[in-house]
Amino acid sequence: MNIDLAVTWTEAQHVDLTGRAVVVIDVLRATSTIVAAFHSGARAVIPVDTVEAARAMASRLERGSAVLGGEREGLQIDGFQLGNSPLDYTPEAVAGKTVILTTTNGTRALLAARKADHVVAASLANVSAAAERLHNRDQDVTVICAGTEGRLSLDDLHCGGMLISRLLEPGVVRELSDGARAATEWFVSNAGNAEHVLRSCFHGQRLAALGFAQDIAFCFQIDTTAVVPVWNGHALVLDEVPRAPASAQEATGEGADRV
Ligand code: 3SL
Ligand code: MG
Repeated sequence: MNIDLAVTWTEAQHVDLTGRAVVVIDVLRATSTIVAAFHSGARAVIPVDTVEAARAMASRLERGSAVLGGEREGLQIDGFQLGNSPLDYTPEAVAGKTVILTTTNGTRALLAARKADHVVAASLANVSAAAERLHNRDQDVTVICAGTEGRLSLDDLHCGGMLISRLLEPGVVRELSDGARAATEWFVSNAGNAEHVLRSCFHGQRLAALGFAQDIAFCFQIDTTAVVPVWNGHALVLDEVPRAPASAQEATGEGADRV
């Protein structure tokens, strides 16, 4: 198994993902939110590039079947039911529903990963379950860290390194790229310090200043769920079987349009 890691979603756009398994990580906060949504019973999450495309997609879906979620500059978007706080994604808000999600970096990282053979979303909340899934596939892996404003984000690097460290077994040869090595060595040097990493990194400080300290406290908890969202060609779901519910069959537009 060869393991690579891109430190931003823009870097990932220049990487050949053909035939690889990809794990997308945006700990603060998009993939933490996505994992929370599935843990609360969401049916599907559709990552969308723009606010306009998200609104258009929602208007084509059956009323009540979908919720609009996301942020710009960290804040809930006008007219959207949910922001990008994982704490918003309760069973009352999302159980049985399709979440149409647009965020600054995380959903773009997911869209950049679509050409891969297999795509999963991970955060600290499901890192071991995601690693186990990748381990069982025994396929070359690319970790795509979302990054922040086109730059490396330590929350993502920490989670990426933790995930890679769970794929490293004694006696099994894994070939690590420089990015994968850097993340793993960062993680080993900072093992047990997820709270400090998330609170002290650039984006963690920015979220705290915006009043989202409770989100950070949620996002640094490790292995709180075994859900592993998987891209089925149209949406993130909890299985790989493509499905097209009546409510979403007519949806078209940017990003995925069927679940
Ligand atoms: O960049 C993203 O996708 C977001 O997760 C950023 S924020 O934490 O909601 O500000
Ligand atoms: Mg982020």
